Amino acid sequence: MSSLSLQPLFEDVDWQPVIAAMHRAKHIVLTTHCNPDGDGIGSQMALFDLLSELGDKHISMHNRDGVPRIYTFLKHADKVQRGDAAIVADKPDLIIALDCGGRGRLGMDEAWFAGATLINIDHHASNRLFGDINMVDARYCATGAMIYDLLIAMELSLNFDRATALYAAILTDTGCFRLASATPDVYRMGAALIEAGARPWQVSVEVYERRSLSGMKMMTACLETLKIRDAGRSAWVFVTEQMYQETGADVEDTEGLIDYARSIDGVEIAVLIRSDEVNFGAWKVSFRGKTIANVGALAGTLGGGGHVHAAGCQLKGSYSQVLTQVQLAVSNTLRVSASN
Ligand SMILES: [Mn+2]
Repeated sequence: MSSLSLQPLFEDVDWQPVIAAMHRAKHIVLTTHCNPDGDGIGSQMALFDLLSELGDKHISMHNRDGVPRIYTFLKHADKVQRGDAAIVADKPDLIIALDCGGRGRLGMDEAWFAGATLINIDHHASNRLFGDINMVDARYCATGAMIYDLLIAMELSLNFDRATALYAAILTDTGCFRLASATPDVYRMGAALIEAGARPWQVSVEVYERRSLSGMKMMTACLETLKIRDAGRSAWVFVTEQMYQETGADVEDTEGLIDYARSIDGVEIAVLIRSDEVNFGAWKVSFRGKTIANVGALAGTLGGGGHVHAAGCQLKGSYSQVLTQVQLAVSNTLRVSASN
């Protein structure tokens, strides 16, 4: 489908600095945040496909944590290298970070960035503007939607692989087109992606209906830990080291578990606390807000960040210290939201 018939989500965004930097570069590396999600990976695969069309460049991809199993069906997913200290024979002159709120969230060795221009394309309001060129716009529902607008600005076309990757990005970041970010324009973009070949049911089955049995056991174990606090307005679930061992599940299998906690009637904030699989003695805390609470701001008070309805932070300390700290912050947020 020709880009001439496609409508950008936001006409006032100037993509020229990004396009000029991409045209100048000889070796471009695309990357996304640790524990990547559908938006990070979908944006990465679509942009890789776009840039490959330019023909005169070496394009590669590197993620600290590779590609989660559920996104390996996307074209080019097998080309992503993983690890925190990338060994690249010829250094990239341009690194493009996708869907990543802070440089540290890329999880890469500092040496990796030396000598390269860094472009930061992201839609998190809490983005730390860590790039040499920052394309950060929280009006977008997903970074994938930004890549869609970039494609139009580059006057390139959609094809099956790009449409499928962008559809996966937008599907996952809008909570299956259910979140407030799923505006009429976002639905129209979804329609354009389907017209260009994306198959909604195929993507949905790949992403949501290929759970492993060990992942299902993890779900049961995790939901067993459910606790309700704040007079029914917060719901808490936990994933411990022991649960990983007993179920054989891994961190990818914990994806989406927090949404079950949020789905309880009356719950405004859901919290998932799990041990950090990389830093021993550290904890990863995820937040989901339903209507009134701003969990992005909540995570911000704990040194993290994210969106109004989905955010997270990392904390160090004993389990009980972390729990007390988070409980206090959640109760405060609920108190503030209730009085607004
Ligand atoms: Mn995103």
